[in-house]
Amino acid sequence: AAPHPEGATHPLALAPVTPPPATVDGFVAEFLRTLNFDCGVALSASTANDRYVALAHTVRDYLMGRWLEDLRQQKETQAKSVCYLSAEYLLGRQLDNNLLASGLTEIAAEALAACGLSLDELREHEIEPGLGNGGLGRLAACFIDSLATLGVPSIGYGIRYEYGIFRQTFEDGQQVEQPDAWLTLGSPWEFPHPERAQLVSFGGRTETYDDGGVTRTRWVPAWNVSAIPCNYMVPGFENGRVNTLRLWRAKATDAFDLRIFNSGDYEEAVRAQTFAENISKVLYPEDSTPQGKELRLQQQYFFVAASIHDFLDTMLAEGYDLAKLGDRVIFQLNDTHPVIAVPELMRVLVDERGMDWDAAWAVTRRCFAYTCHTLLPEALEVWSVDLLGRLLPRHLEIIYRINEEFLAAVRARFGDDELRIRNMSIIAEFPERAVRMAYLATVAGSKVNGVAELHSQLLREKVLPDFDAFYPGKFTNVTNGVTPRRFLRLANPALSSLITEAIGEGWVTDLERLRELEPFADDAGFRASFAEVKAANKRRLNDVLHARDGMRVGDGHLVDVMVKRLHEYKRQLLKVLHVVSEYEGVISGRIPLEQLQPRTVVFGAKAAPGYAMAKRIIHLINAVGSTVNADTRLDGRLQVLFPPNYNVTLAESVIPAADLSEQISLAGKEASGTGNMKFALNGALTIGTDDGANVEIRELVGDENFFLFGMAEPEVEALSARGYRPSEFYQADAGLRRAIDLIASGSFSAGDRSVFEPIVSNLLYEDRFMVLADYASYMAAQDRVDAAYRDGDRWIRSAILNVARCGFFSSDRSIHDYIDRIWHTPPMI
Ligand code: H53
Repeated sequence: AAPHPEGATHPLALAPVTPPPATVDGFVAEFLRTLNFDCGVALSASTANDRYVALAHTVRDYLMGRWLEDLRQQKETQAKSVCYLSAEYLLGRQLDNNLLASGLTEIAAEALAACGLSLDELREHEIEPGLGNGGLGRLAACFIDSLATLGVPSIGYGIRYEYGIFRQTFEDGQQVEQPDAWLTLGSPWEFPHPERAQLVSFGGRTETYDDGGVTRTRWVPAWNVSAIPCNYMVPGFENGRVNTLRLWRAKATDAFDLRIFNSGDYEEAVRAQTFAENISKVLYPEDSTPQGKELRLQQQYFFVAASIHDFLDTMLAEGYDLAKLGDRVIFQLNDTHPVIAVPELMRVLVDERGMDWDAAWAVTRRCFAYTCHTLLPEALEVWSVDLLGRLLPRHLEIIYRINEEFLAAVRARFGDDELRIRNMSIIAEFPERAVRMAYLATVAGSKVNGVAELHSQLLREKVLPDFDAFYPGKFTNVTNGVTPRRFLRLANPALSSLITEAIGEGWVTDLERLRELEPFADDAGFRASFAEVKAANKRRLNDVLHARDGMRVGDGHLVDVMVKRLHEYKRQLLKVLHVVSEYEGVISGRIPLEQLQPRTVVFGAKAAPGYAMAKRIIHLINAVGSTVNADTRLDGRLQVLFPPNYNVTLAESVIPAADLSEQISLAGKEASGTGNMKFALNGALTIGTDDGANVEIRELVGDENFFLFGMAEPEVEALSARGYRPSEFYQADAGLRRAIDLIASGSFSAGDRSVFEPIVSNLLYEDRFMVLADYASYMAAQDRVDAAYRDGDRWIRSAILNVARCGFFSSDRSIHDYIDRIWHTPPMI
């Protein structure tokens, strides 16, 4: 740790940083101080934003002493640290989380009330940082929460995008994207440190030179940018620990624009600056379908290069022996996005620190581990050799050498099996020469993990079987988890209180204790309270949706929810076909209205702006919704709500209110899912396929408390192998025919048959994700749902058992698994 400045004698200068008193008076005083002195306004003249900012600063002040102490300790103890490298962190709002972690919620509420203000109003002022797309980014946010709560020495590294995931609006039922200007009113949780910038270089060429008789290579880059660290506090839950999330922001270097500026070209200088700063300007909105754009590779290298240098420069003790780096740090690669860190560490060790290649490779292989999050071939990132060589010429050379040595080892083991060699090469030859980032990560990583049991199994058997054979023991599983702080304790205070009344405190950090709720499923009084909590959460959702979008949740309705990114493999279309079938059944008189289980179906989904089919599906959902909702023949018994701009904040209202959780991806396509866990933990029953973590949820909650349907993965494979012809399913099933025909007839598009024709013909003639094959089974499962819901008591019992049996899905358990199976880091507390 840095010593005190020489000559410091005052006791305050030598003392640790102390927080303000944790009392109402203490909070009021600190709040007013920050309002007056940080924001520069009097309470009487303050705007809502001033008050929110002052409140955020006040909470920070309480956490500051611990934060500074933890930073000091991490350096002083030199304990092995986890550096979580992730291009996305879908954080959600910070205020409530940080109040909860620091145990200040009630004090803050009282203190604000004493100032004539309301915590409930101020929290609404926060714009959530949407620095992620979906599951992967939210997982990273849950993991840093658990790392802090478990006291694991760690830093989260990522990108401080100026624009996060776009804000979604609907115009005539179609998605329109608006920029997410989350920073316009400032960012009170952020601590930027321009003076601690790292320089990140790009382009240019490599050259060899003579270093006292040894020929060495160096990179002569063409341009560089400055990476400014912006730090965020990550407080553990009521444990006094505060970890760091460090997000990098790109800034033009002075040298860069001064040179041009001095040449008299002012416009060019400004352009250069804009160019450099573009790197952290915007999050790419594709979830799991990377487009191979140059700027994205710039983003990836930008943040991992800055992070590696930051760790080496600021966290290692003086004179640290880099040969032992693997004892000091593990860089966890969250998907392939940060994998360019592998050749970067090699470059630093070999070119900058003079280590010989073999020694550097031995270090590098200990320092990385790789998490794969997908099975979809289109989600596995590849970078064209052309582009990579242009942007990072030295890294491409390093990748070639890694590949050469790797393939030589493969040959030595398996002989000259050219097909195998071609399949395992880090360099793909078709359709163009390109670097397969997942292969690079697998070769370099000490471990490779999938994110649910089924996913890890398929990863080994189907995606990377040759690697599994070559590297016995390298592959492992860590089933995903979600933080119980945000998704149970904060999002569902009513259920949390009920749980605490029943089993006492402590479950928030030891979620397996929810098991103790099991006997309460047989307690009629508890069931009644549980039902009342669900009803209250539905009223709360109704209020939120009404204020936000003018929407209403039907009274006494089953709340049926499908919220997740819009992707064909997730099969929102299957849900639409269910709605259309019920609708068609009623208007054709086949289903008597009284037999229709009153339901409100809630969708939430963003589509990648360039994903035309996904956007058409959004249009269809909205079109079906407006037709169904307006049709008086249904007497309001079937409602479809599609609030725009589903995000973490909305999730926190939707999930606790749900009765039914739709997890209906084609088996073998959803790596894990994490929404599925959040719903089950909040007492929704799942209707789902045997896919991702659904498999584990069903095993834990029991078949009788889960609505399973559809083909399992081997059946999907078999059907594919036989040759899948969706039209055969259409011909064979009258109900399916009627639903598709109704869409095709233009009933949801004012008679215009062309609007949804691409969806209809895709379903009939391609249907890559086998919606039609699973339709009948899905409809039958929905009938079982209706029957079970009608037996209210049975349903509540199942819901309670879902909560009681899903403690396994805490991200604390996931982090424990990472520690045991991959990181081997000691907890600090
Ligand atoms: O990651 C989640 C999984 C989910 C998977 C998702 C994901 C992304 O959000 C983005 C890219 C990618 O390759 C995977 O689709 O199944 O739960 C967290 O592991």
